[in-house]
Amino acid sequence: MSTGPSRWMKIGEFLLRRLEEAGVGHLFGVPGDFNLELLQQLEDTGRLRWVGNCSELNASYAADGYARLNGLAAFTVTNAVGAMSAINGIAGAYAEHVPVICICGSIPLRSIERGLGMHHTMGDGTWDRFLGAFAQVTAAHARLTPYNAVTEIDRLILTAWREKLPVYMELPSDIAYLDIEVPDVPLVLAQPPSDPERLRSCAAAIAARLAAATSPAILVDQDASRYGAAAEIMELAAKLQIPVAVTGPAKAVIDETFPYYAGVYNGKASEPSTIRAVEGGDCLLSVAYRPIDGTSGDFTASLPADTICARGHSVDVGEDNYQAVTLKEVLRSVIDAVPQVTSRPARLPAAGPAAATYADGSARLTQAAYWQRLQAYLRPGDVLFTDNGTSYAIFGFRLPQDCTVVASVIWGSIGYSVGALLGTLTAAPQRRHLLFVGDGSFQVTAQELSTMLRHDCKPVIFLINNGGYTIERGYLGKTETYNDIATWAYAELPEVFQPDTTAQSFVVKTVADLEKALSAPNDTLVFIEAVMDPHDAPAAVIRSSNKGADLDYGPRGPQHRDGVQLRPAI
Ligand SMILES: Cc1ncc(C[n+]2csc(CCOP(=O)(O)OP(=O)(O)O)c2C)c(N)n1
Ligand SMILES: [Mg+2]
Repeated sequence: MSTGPSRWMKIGEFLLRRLEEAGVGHLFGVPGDFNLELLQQLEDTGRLRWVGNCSELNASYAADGYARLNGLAAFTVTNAVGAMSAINGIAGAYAEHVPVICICGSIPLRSIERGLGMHHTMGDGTWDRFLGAFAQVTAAHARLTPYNAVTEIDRLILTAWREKLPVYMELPSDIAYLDIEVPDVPLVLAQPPSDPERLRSCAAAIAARLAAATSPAILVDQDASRYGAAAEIMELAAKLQIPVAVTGPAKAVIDETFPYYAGVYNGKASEPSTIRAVEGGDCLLSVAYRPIDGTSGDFTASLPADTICARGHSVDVGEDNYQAVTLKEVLRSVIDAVPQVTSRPARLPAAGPAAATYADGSARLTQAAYWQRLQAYLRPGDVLFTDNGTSYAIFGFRLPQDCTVVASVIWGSIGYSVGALLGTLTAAPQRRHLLFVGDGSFQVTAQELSTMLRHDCKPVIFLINNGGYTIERGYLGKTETYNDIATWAYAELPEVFQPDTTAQSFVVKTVADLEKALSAPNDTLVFIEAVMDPHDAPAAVIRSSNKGADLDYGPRGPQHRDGVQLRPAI
């Protein structure tokens, strides 16, 4: 126990208090007998607002979406049955670097100490298996006890926030109401300050390289957003007058109207001007670039030798590795150390896509017309979601100012977007939220639409009904039934989920239908089901699927047979 002032509090109430102090205003999850006591404490104390989900998988996605906009999130599940449903979302939060706290109301300490077989376990008196499973997909995990609760609660919350990774906490159901002595001082979320000498030499080394180069550039990956460093990156780029490209996972982290914005980098699959900026310069500052297939153009990326790598808590410059330096402080010191450059004024940003013109509004809606029209629908400040599928087309959007893109490019679990949408709607209800999702992805987590209606959320949902998994048809099975799905009456779901709903639904089959739907006022939830051909897809998506098949199946795979792959129209 620390020596400062203290008071007595129940363990569950202390946990809720710490979450609130850490800026978490809502708790997602699904009740069960092992966490009901914590939910009662939430009700009784009025700390945190409860947002119940249809499933623990959805709860994990909702928490992930909430954390992306709020900086931290928490959700609660019950022992094993809830936790194991949520583990996909927690692993995804790990891959995507999202600080989510999974609180598992677990079997009582009494049962653990006596080896009693309990429901929601393997029935064999064991109790560590699920803790062990979560150890594989979190930055930290612990089972709370009355004697470790004070230190472990703070450790887990701080670890999640500092490392931008999920953590797992078991709260045995018989300890939430026990009184323990807890500190009076609030929990403060802060990164540990950098080692002063390391910070100075690191910033000096980076500044020297950037100043000596003739055509430096910056490549930004998603940690720039997680560590809140976008403003510093733009300030540095403006001071040095150098281009800044982003990876797909970092789409919109750098304002796309910023004069030095250089596009989305994805190896040789990028625009030529983006490739020139990133690969053609003589000094590249990478902010936590993670090369995977989807950020390296299937490993065709070729970054300049000696690329500087700045991460959340460490930096590589040439042979030197700097520890105990934090990203924002490094960037701030580099900004202060470099001279203002005036010799490389930004070129005017490229003109946006041409305004859509449609000869015939009654023609069947195509993917090309759809995405072209939707580009014009975007507004500054929008939160855009995409799931895996042809809706990846949003990566080709030219975004207005202050937009946020929420996607799971690395983990890529279909259905993520629907659950995560509930989370961002909860975190930022004042913003407009647009979901771009395919029918296949939607079917995985569709029930969470009912939670959005229940809480009077007002997203605009753009669902492509193309009878199945079109993006997969570009890998294999262009016409196979394994890529088909059941046909739902998607646009009727708002009414099914909320019989007296005021939500507006549209089924659009032509450009004219789409125009009409887009003019609907957004004072309620708007659901737009666009019916399109299963073999219609944006060329970039098809090309990437075709390439993916070669990587996945190798030269002896089935993908080269005639007619087994959806291919781009030539
Ligand atoms: C949990 C999970 N299961 C399976 C997949 C494989 N997968 C990736 S995209 C996709 C199909 C998506 O289809 P849809 O949402 O309808 O998008 P479309 O390409 O048809 O627009 C599938 C099944 C996955 N990514 N995640
Ligand atoms: Mg589909």
